[in-house]
Amino acid sequence: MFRSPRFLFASALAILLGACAGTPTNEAKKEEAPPPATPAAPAGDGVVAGRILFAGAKPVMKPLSAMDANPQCLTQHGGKPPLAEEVVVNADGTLKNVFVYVKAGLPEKQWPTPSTRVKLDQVKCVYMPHVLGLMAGQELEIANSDPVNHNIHPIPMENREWNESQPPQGDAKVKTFAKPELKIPFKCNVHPWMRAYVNVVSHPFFAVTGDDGKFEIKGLPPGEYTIEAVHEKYEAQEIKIKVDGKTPAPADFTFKG
Ligand SMILES: [Cu+2]
Repeated sequence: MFRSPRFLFASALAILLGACAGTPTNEAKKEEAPPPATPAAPAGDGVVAGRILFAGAKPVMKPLSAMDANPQCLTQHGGKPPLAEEVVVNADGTLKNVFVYVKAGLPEKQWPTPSTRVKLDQVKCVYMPHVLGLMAGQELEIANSDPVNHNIHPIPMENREWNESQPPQGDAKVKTFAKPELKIPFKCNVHPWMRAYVNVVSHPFFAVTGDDGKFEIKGLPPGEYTIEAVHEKYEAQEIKIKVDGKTPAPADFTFKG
């Protein structure tokens, strides 16, 4: 095939430029490589595990009857308002929605903030979950899965108060809390029965009990700790435990009704 002198010149120039550009190209490739994994730096192998037990008469939670006045929400519950979640005693006699965290004993340091988002949703005009925990600076993603407008309104004492509406199935809001603070009430200015409690701590060592009342806090350096269990209604309780990094340190709590 005939090639013009102009083509040959262009080809030679391209090769020359390619050779000159070789080094930067390689460097660029290096930069594109994923950065080395930086796991959330487990500080140790220590584990605290326990259950939150409930003793005494099981309180009977009342229906959120204020919902009766709001057909949009009520129809989502088949015309019958759901029960309040102030005290939720599980079928096995344990207590749900207890925030458990390391109150004292951790080394003084800046713990890495988890890159995972904690999620709060509004489903059938109720906050889900009712209680959650996150670290100061960790992102809280708030969704509205409902076909109705909500107005999220956390009322903290230490952190900044805000108050924002969120349209039906609107874009998620991403928020952070700068300072540790327990039991920040989340209200909704549209629906007065809506309530969630957000617990913010300065480290990643916390858990919230679910339907089995159990909790587990992992990654602790060996040491002596004060573990606190915080419930929306009852007075907080503390236990002192020793973590050795070999066997989980038991920490059971009993709340009395
Ligand atoms: Cu609402």
